[in-house]
Amino acid sequence: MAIKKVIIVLAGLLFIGYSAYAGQDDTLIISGDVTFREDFSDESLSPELWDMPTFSLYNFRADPAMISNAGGINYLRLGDSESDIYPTGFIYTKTPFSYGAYSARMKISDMPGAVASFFACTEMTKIFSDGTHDEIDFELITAKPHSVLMTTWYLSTGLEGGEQTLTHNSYTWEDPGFDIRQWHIYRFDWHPDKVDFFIDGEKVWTSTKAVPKRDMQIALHIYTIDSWDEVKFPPRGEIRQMTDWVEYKEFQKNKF
Ligand SMILES: [Ca+2]
Repeated sequence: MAIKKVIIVLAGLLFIGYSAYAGQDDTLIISGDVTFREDFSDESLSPELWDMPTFSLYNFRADPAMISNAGGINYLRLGDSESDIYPTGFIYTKTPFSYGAYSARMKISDMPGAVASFFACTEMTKIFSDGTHDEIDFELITAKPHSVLMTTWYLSTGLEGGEQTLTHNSYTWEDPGFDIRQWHIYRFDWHPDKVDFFIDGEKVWTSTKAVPKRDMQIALHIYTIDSWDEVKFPPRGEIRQMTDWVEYKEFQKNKF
């Protein structure tokens, strides 16, 4: 009798297992495991984890001297300049990441004339030359502190800031009660067919066009540009992008 009971139990388990298998789908979910986390608690950035480029574009010159950590906060500064080219802090991860949830807690100092950005991008070293890159952006224009610009790019040719194209989808979210000069958490969830954007946990936009397909590196950059009216070039003093932390959680296939 004991053996018969075991067989019945085994058959039951097999049936439950098969039902779970038959019901599974390809939905991607957040795994819950943090795949990458940077708290900026060290005195300087790890050169193992972060690249700090040096090149010029538009009206900025990426300059590692504009990057620092203090009190657990990363500071990217846009400094003074006697020309139309301003020194700025630009960092990006050496490692590329796949589908998942990307988030950062940030605030920006009070001064028109800059764009602070939290983004992910392919081909980081080639995007400003001959690359055809994929990218997802949060951009905070310091002259418009109550709005947030979000963009997705797929196989984009040419440089950022150009004309809207089929490879480029963007949206400006605005709320008079919101202020980029206070701490907020910016997050985008990158799926194969869409990108959901969140501010402080509230979904504010979904892009289903120009969705990236290739692994991307995480980047933070403050810059300025004279051909974008809303930016109100030139900057009238030093502007700082402050980041408390950056995090990436990988998506996994839903098992049930
Ligand atoms: Ca921190």
